Amino acid sequence: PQTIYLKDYKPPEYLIHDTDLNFTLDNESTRVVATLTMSRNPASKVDDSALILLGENLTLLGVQLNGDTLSPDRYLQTQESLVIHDVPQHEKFVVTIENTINPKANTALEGLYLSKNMLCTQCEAEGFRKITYYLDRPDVMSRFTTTLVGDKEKYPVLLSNGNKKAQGELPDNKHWVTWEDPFNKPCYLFALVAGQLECVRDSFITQSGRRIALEIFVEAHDLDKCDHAMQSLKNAMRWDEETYGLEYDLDLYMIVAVGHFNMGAMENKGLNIFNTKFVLARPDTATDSDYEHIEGVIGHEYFHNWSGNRVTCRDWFQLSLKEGFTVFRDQEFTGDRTSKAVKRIEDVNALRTRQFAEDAGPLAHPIRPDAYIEINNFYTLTVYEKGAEVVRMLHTLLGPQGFRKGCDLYFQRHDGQAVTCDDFVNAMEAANDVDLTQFRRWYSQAGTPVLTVSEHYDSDTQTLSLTLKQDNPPTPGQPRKEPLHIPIKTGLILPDGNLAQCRLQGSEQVSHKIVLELTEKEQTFVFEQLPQKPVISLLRGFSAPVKLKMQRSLEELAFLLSHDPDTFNRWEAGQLLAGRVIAELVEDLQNDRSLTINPVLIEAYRKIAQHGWLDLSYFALLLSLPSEIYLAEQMPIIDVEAIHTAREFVVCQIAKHLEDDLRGLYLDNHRDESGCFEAKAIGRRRLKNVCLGYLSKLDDTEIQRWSLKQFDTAKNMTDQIAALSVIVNTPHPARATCLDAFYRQWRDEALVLDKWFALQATAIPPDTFDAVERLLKHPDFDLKNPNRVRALVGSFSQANPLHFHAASGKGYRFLADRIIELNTLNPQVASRMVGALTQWRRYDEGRQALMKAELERIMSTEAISKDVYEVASKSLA
Ligand code: BAL
Ligand code: ZN
Repeated sequence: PQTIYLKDYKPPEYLIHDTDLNFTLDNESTRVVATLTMSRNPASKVDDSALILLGENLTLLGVQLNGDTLSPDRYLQTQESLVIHDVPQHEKFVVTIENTINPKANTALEGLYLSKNMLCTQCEAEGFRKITYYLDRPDVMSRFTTTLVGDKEKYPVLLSNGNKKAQGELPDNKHWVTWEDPFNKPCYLFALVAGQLECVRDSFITQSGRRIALEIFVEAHDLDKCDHAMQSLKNAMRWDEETYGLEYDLDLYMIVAVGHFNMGAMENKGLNIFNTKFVLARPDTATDSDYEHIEGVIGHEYFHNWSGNRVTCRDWFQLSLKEGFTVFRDQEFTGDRTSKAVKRIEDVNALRTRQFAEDAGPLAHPIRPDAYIEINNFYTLTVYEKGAEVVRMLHTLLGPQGFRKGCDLYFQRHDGQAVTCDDFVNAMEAANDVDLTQFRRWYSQAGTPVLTVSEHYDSDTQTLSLTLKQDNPPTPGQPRKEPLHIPIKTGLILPDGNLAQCRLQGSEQVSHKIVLELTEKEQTFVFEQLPQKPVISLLRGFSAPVKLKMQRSLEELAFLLSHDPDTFNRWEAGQLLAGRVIAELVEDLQNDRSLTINPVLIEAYRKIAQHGWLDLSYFALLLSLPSEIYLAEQMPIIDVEAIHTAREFVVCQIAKHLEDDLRGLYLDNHRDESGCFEAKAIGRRRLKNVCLGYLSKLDDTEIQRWSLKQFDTAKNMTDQIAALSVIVNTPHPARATCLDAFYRQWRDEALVLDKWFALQATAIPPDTFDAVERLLKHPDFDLKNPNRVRALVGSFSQANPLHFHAASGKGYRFLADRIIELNTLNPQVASRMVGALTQWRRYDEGRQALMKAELERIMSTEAISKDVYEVASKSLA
């Protein structure tokens, strides 16, 4: 397969001014007529070239140039293109292409495909070329007019981008609709939906007083699960006006929920297509986290209307321009809507467990990659989540107002254009009159920087010297790195818990909070006028995506856990404390020593449990131990069994020592507030379920009764699934009965059934692997449905380290078999599943050999897709 390089970027040789599409819809043979008004691109340096349109899996019926049918010697059709010779070089011309496609055969879910009985599209990144021959690249922007013709019974609803312009009836029980999108757009933002859908309607009045019609389309039986999505959309629209001054531009905003979808959702102009997972919610079917994610994803896709659609990417190497920025925007939105403290911790947790691993592994790449084989492989945690951290650092360095000025200038300069990450940083620089030359390295350097910190307090001079050293580890293709510009939010905490004034030598700034700007490889910052030695709170709010190495005693961590006013660092102190204790226990296990719990941890957790917290969701996070996956990230060679045993030991010890507190918290917070999504009610559910999780380890029949009762009587999914999880992960006598009851209750709700599959795939008991193999043969398992594959195969391989990494290698073999099957059905989903094998160098020699052998077996797959080939081959390199 061919590698595409950023350095080879050239402007398009031709432009498409108008794109007129006519679809005659049929599940197995849809006819497409594309009429493209084109001209040469004056910005192209190439003279007199043939017109190369891209297309895949298309049956070509005919080509016309300016209305004349071309004989086959005037064009050349290849596997991936249509080359038309002798097109006019000095005036506009019209190319008309007629072809057919088979949506039903399209199991890759890219281009036009069938999801149950609904026709829908996914064009980002390069799916449009599976619909018709086109200049399928984001810097070719065109005005789209789309006419859909179809059977009235099969496709009563016919949707595309923009505003509905006309509609009518046709003989043979057919009808048609024409949609016109007044905004130029690249073809990756094209969308079409046709099928038997019901609609929930509402409206939104913009800040300038325009009424926007809002429509959510779902299957009939899901009509009662749209309220939250609609409210989320209105919240997002208001938030973007208030926070960024950005208003919606069309008269209509539509969202369609589909059951078969490779991604979470897609921001097609005016017609978002969503995975049902991020639309449908009813208190009894969706958890509090589901509700939060739905609002976040609805916000994310809505915010793309500006950061992505009005201003789009020049090429796919610039993906983080729209994704990193939009993730930052959705994170802030959710933080404002829920709890800023909790949202930041959740995001950092995801970053540090998954993205840090990616950045340290064989597939590490900068947020703006410089080469790819298959662009779908670069919709990564690095491009999205680290990309958002880079935008967050700009926000920190420039301050909220400076950042907003930069955004305003960016949208003003580039509205209607396809631009680069550099254009974004240029706007930030110009609006704030700063030099971000060094900061730009974040876009081109991969890998997570390691910050080593040392401190020295001098009581004679009353100064505290802080020396920070940054190491930027080599990554594939990047052996040497330059120092980065790293903002480090800092506070100094006095023994009484108050923040000291930071007086930095050489600076006039005096404040309780300060942003240190590390730009050198090593730099010393001196704080003055400190009569007492403070405790340093560094990297507050996790102000940069780095690994911090700092010597801290357990007592110092316990002090920060009690006193740090920065909610992130306070939680972080508890995680570090627990992580240290668990790491020591892992060593004990590896050296056959008996386990004893460190009392510092128990006392620290007792203090948390007995403190009066206002934000109960935050309280629940403070009480939670670091995950096995996070703990594994901290070990040079991962010992899955020891991590599991040590962590379980700590869980049991906390349960035993804090039993009275945990029981009290459970009982105080267990009430029926189903349907109430106020922060307090959500917090109570989170807190009580964390307590139930601890108590369930006590092997106490009364606690078993509590969990069974909670499972049987819950009227909300948060409580029901939390109780089921506790029952499934302990030797509860009702385990099999509850799993069966849950299945029978929810067998017609696909998204809830996904939870049932996922819960069993991530279970701890020793029979888990057998259960996973059985579930693979379950009548409700479907390898063609990405959500179901992610629920069973994804959860098992990515969220069940204990069983997936079984020393026998059966977990690896299971996964490789599924990847080989998926390779032909859905290469995008297949390549995502390879992820679990890419980290093989982090395990012991035995496991390394087994994982490598499976990667090699995957590499020998007949007709291996570009997607799978790229991830597997780079993992082995
Ligand atoms: N653009 C692909 C889906 C998303 O990030 O919104
Ligand atoms: Zn996005």
